[in-house]
Amino acid sequence: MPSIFIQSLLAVASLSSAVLAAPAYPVIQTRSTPGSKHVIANLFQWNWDSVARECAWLGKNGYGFVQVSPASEHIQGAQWWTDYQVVSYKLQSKRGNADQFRNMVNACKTAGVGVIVDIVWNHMTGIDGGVGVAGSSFSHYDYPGIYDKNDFHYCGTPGNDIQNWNDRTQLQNCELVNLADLKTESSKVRNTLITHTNSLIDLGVAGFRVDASKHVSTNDIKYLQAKLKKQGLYYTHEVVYEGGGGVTSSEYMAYGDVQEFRYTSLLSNAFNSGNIAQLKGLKDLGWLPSDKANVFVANHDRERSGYLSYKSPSKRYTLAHVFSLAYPYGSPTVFSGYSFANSDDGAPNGNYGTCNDNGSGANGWQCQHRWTAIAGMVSFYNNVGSNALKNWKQGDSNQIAFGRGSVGYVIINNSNNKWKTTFTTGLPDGKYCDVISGKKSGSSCTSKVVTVRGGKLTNYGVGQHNAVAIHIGAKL
Ligand SMILES: *[C@@H]1O[C@H](CO)[C@@H](O)[C@H](O)[C@H]1NC(C)=O
Ligand SMILES: CC(=O)N[C@H]1CO[C@H](CO)[C@@H](O)[C@@H]1O
Repeated sequence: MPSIFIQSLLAVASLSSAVLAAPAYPVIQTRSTPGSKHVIANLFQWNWDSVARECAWLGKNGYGFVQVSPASEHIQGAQWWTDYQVVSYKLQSKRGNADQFRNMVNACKTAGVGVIVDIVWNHMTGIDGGVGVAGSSFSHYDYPGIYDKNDFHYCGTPGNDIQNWNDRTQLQNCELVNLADLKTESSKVRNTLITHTNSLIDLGVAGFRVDASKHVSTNDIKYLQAKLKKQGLYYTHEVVYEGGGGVTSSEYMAYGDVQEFRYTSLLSNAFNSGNIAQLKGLKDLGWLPSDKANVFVANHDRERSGYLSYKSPSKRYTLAHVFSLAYPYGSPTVFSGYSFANSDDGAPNGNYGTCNDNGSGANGWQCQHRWTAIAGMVSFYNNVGSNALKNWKQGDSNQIAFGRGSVGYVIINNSNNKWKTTFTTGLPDGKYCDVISGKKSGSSCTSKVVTVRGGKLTNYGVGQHNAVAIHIGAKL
């Protein structure tokens, strides 16, 4: 059975990369503006009722947005990727119905959290036919009352599948792993997608994570976004690009944030290979500009494809999040999923997401967004704003420390050895709560207290596979 994650396995790297003139951006909501809450918690496969409940926690703990699964009717099955095989635009999925979706959006709004919904514009299903989760019958190229065989691309390759991942025409007019490819240039398809997308706008969403954007031409993306009933929404486009030919990620910058997959690859490589010192110049590598890049340590495809995941040894996954939320590049999404034995496994606990009060996952869920170190670093991210990277220090190639202006300082030890040295923090003298092991609670710390004297941490030791982070908002 085909699934979306295959595309990241097939993404072909090469040395060439297109350099485009900076486009004039239309007015679009961006998360890059410092000073308030911009981090997305991606509650992968959580159902609407559980997201509604979790939003109170997210809002209190500094998250600005929650990203949720596609809302439209999809094929039946326990596997997670069924959500990406659209059968109809009825708002009824394994995650809940339209009323539950509306309740979720309202509960999240009350908590100060915007809902970003995953949306599928590129395709319908990848199977021969059947009945969807809301009872609609369909076949691969026929969705009664919605689309018929004239509404799809037939690109002429064997099976109409993408064969050459460096060929623009194939990427956008052939089938992504057998998923029936919508003729997004036709007015019928466009109007249908606009009506569907407007129905989610009517329910109050703050924006969209656009699935498989790379496989829809920017002409069509531009048209769809311009015709929606509400402008200025947030978009983040899934464009799996690691360099090479075909379609580039920078083409999509005019239409919102774009997911920077080179970032996910480099972090995985750096933390796994024991060379995180190479991350110093990450923001100057010539990738998407920082204010257009949506970055993450993991997403649902990558955690199943050999990159960093909750299964990674020696706390590497947590330490990569510490880096990601401390280093000034891109707008971060924190992925939060569930334990899986096989890559196809669907969500546990009847799709109802649950966490323990101490931040660990419950009932099969991981709850990464609540892990003490990750939630602590969201507070760090919100407190350091746009302050510049300062006071970079390196121990061995697997030990780094840096500050953000004079408001935050982080030490990351991905090494098997303790790192003991003197760190120049640039922070005002005083006592701070370490936000990796705990947090500030009233006038004390729930865990480690870190004392800055003369702007320094003198002869300070950080354990193997550990980190320490302090910021002005966690000063006693
Ligand atoms: C967190 O709480 C759960 C449920 O009460 C418990 O099983 C687990 O051991 C706790 N974890 C930590 C690190 O305290
Ligand atoms: C403070 C701390 O956690 N120190 C640890 C550093 O790492 C060494 C092993 O390399 C441990 O023995 C220390 O306990």
